[in-house]
Amino acid sequence: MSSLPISSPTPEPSAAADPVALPAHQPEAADLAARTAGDDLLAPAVRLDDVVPAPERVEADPTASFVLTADTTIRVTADPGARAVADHLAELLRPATGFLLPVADDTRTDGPTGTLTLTLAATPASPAPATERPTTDLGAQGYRLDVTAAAVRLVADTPTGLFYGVQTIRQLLPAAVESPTPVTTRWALPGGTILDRPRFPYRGAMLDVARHFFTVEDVLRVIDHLARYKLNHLHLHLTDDQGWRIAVDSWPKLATVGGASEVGGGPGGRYTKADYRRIVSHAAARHVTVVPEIDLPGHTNAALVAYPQLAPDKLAPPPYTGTEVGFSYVDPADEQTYDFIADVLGEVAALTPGPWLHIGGDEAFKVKGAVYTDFVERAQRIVADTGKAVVGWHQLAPAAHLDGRVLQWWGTDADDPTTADAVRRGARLILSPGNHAYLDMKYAQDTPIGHDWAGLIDVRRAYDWDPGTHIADVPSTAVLGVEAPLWTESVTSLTDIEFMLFPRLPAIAELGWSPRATHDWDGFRERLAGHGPRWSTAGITFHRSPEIPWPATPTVPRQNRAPRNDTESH
Ligand code: TNX
Repeated sequence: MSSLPISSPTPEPSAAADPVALPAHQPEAADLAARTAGDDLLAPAVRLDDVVPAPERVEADPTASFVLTADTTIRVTADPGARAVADHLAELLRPATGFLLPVADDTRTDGPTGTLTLTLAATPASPAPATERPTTDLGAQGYRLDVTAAAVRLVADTPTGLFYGVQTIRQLLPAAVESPTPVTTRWALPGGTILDRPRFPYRGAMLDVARHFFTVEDVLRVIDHLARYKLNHLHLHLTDDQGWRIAVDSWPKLATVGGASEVGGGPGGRYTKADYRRIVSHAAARHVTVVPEIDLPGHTNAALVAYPQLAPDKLAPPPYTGTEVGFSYVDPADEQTYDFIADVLGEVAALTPGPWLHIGGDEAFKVKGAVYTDFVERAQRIVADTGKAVVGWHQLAPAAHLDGRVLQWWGTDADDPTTADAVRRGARLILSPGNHAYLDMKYAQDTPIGHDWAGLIDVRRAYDWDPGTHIADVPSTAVLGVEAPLWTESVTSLTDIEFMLFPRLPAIAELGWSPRATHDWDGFRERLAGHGPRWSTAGITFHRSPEIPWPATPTVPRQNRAPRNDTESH
């Protein structure tokens, strides 16, 4: 599958005294009383090749396993980014294990007791002191994980690679690791080596916060869900006919007036700049880049309610709470419109550390032909002036190419000569095929929420396509990655969001991450099945797809379950 070196790049364990040994935290007696150790016997052991998304290369050693105990310590290369990942690992493991898991900056990789070591390797380009560190061929997002009876050793060239290795470690522990309260079990990780790195650099999900508004807390939890499956972009659809959700100082009524509505007539809502910064920084700590979308020139009714001078007839429309599309647009013939766009995109760019600004461009049915392409070309240049790269829905394809331009393809007919032509002119693609990757499509006819215009999408349909070959006459080298959009016309709560995300989001994540050679529906459904108990334990709502052989018995003691369970909420 790969020519990656399998010999250990990490030094052998040192026999030096452990300077960080701390008294182990003992779980409370009350917690212990609530446990039924026998239930753990029902839990199937996790195998090294159970990870989702499937790693590039797995070499199991069935004779070895590492057991996390109250004496386990975490060691990490002295580097702020690596240290943050080690702290994150400790925070993930402490609630369920009840162990202290002290973290120490220490370039020596092992102590005398069981350790989890996170080593930041030297990148070939890095300067002098790094010569003490091992090097890998794992790239900016890859990692190598070695599990032996003595230690768990994780090595990567970047903190991002370490972060993904941590997500793998989490999945290799029993499902009880997702428990918010301490559980007694044998915290074993299966032995062997994993070498892993992503197939595509861009792996994302989109949340439409415009049709229904979702709180900052909801968005942070969605980011956590992305991070579990090694997705690295959250596209926020911040504006639409039904609501404008981001504060803009130069046009304040966009958020205060334009944000005060949503589908169905609810109160809507908006993010202050501080809210948005919180989202961005929570995402950054999980190695997720936020991609903000300001949808133009259509999907703009909420902006027109706030500022009628942007409307072609200069009249304020009523707030819109329905679910039709394509009726609204900002006036492409008025210079004020371009001032508005420059102000808004300038402020959003200044708030956004990531390289992308998404300008929508979809379903502008009333802005046609040259008027539309002229508008888009101007908007693209405004994005470039902010220093960001432009992303837009694939309706942007006919407009002139601009350096770094990315089109997000949401079609259902993979024979799309207009998009293929834009690719020949230099565009790269994010693939979100409506009939495979749209998380707002119903799973089955009787799914109580969602659409069906692109068909019904259960897990197999979400999984069985190849981003590298999907669009006719587009080479895989032009594919930046994949994204699963969740439109929220009928999605009104965090429970609804999770129900539509799980279990399809991991399927899309695997398409974005795993080498094509690992693609195998039968294997995937078996691996995915083991995640049901994880979601249940973490209190994540999911669709019990009949396509997946979910385990029948609970694998953690009931008393330790989080309040929500995995029964469908609809
Ligand atoms: C199409 S996909 C839209 C959205 C709707 C969605 C519903 C795209 C770029 N535009 O405005 O919410 O369908 O599935």
